[in-house]
Amino acid sequence: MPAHMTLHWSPRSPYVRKVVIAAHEMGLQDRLRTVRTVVGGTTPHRELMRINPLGKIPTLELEDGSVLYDSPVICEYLDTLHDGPKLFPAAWPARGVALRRLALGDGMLDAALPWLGERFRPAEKQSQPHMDLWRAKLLASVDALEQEAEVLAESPLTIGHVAIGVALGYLDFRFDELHWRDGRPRLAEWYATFDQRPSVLANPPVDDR
Ligand SMILES: N[C@@H](CCC(=O)N[C@@H](CS)C(=O)NCC(=O)O)C(=O)O
Repeated sequence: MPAHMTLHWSPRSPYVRKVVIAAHEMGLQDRLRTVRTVVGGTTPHRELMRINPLGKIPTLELEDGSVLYDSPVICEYLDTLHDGPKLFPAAWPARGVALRRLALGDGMLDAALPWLGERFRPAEKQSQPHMDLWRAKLLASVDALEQEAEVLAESPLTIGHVAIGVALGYLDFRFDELHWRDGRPRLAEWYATFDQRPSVLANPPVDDR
């Protein structure tokens, strides 16, 4: 009986969603025991910080007591635990392409999350220049992805596809007003297919509290 791992988890976190979708693609979803861990805001999560000083999710506790973070590291570790098609290609240049796409998807989230946080601040404290910057980065990212969408559709699934799909899903979840599909038909088509994968359907983002 393979050992279980404990994933510090929230249904609202896109980085966590990437991990659980990747785990599902690898056939490892039943090996993850998820624990709801609430982070964010300005209150440090002291208990989580004992195992991850950054106090962030996802954080993965392994059976032997060791701990892994952040999400790319967790995904790469999980990819060593199965014999199916790998999400992290071993050889360059395919590995480089997958890692760059992973960086792009994660980088989109790194722009989207602070923007979301800014929107929760009182209007007079919000920084319009920062919000404009994050918007510009997200729009430049989807423009770049529109150019790459056909290649994305033709290539086997990698961690890069998962990261990009999760980032686009997060725009739908939190940033409807960006209308990212407008003028980007190839990317919209690729995403429509990605969004129907069983791993994606099984792990929707949920704003539960
Ligand atoms: N680079 C990290 C980012 C993780 C991250 O920022 N997670 C958010 C939740 S979506 C978090 O834990 N925020 C709490 C904090 O930053 O204090 C990863 O890929 O795992």
